[in-house]
Amino acid sequence: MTIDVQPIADLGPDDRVAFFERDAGIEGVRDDVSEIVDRVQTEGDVAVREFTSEFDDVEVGNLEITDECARAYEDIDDEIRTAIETAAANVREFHEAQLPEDWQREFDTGRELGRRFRPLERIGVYVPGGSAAYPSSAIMGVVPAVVAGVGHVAVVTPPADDPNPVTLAAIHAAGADAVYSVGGAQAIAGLAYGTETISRVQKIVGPGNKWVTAAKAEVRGDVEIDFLAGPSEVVVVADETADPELVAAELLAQAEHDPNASVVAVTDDEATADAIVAAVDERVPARERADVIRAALTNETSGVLHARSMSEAILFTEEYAPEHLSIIAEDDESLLERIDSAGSVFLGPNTPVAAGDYASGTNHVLPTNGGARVTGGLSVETFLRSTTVQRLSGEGLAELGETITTLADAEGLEAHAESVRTRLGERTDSER
Ligand code: HSO
Ligand code: ZN
Repeated sequence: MTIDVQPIADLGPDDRVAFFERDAGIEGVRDDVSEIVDRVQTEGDVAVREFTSEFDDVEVGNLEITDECARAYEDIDDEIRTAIETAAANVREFHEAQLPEDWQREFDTGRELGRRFRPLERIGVYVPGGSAAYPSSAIMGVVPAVVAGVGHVAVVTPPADDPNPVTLAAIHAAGADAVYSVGGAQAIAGLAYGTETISRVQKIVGPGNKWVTAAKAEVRGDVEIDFLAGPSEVVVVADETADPELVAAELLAQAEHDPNASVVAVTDDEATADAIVAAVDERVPARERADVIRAALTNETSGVLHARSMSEAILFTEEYAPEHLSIIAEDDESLLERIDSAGSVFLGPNTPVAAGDYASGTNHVLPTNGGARVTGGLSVETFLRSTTVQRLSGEGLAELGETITTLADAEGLEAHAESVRTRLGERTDSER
């Protein structure tokens, strides 16, 4: 058996720590990453090429592969090009719906306040390669930046002797302005500090392995980042109406991402819990990535949990704050009302997480390791900054004058108070 049923009531303190204090597992590589970042910062392209040869075992020709991506897009099978375009169009549409409008209005007579939103100028998107290729992540990182109006979107993606043409085509379709054949910590350092070839960006987004994540942690402060994303996670909340086969299919789907993925089913029905375990056991051997799936299922952060009630199931998932939450239960909308901490929620039996992973339009770059307690996934706002604006009339200032000068005097900042009194025609002490 790859997974077993545990009553939530029996979880001990160690189990709870495992479930609720997941982390990106980057501690072990921090020192190495720090050295890579330093060397790229001081030596530029030379260091990038050296690390690429060392870690990816590839001698890159041109670091920039923007034109290759355009060519890959032209050459790709029609079927794949159509799928990329459909997914990108849905992601574009959903993110266009998020674009905030500038506004300015009068709150009290003569006190007008507003907010304006402007895109960042230069963005870097990391598109992972590795054991599975991630053309979908190119769409999820680049399209919202383009929708926000970012002027220059650079993509980095690990090199390979035969690079995945679907990934290159998707990067082009998503609308990247420049693409570089570099991965790992060296790619993040290149984007953060710039090299002869790669120009530096203001913010870096996108998921990667632990080297990439550790590098994002290292450069944070010198450049903005989205968040530190770890391996994929899903919690499926199911009641006795849920088809255990569908629950099992959801667990296996996210489990195939990474041996360290966390996949959990929570149900208030004991028979359903047993049936989920049976369905998982039956389905695993047939999967192409059965080894990765088995490893993920046996993590201490994975399991099938039996709750005493749906309330207990909801309390569990709230504490867990999963990247993906699937709810397959009667009255899913009222359960949703009780959810505050989840990256993305999938309601009902016809809504696999894979829909959001690829094509429904929501973003799949989401906070893991409990990050959903404090933040959401990539969105148009990730690529915007906001500016506040105000205008007071004479009357508006007169109305506020006393409040401002009282607080300014209390802070001992007399010149602040004076800047108000001068306008109101009040004499200051020094002029008396
Ligand atoms: N589920 C992943 C995204 C993804 N799935 C890409 C398939 N391809 C985010 O955790
Ligand atoms: Zn996925």
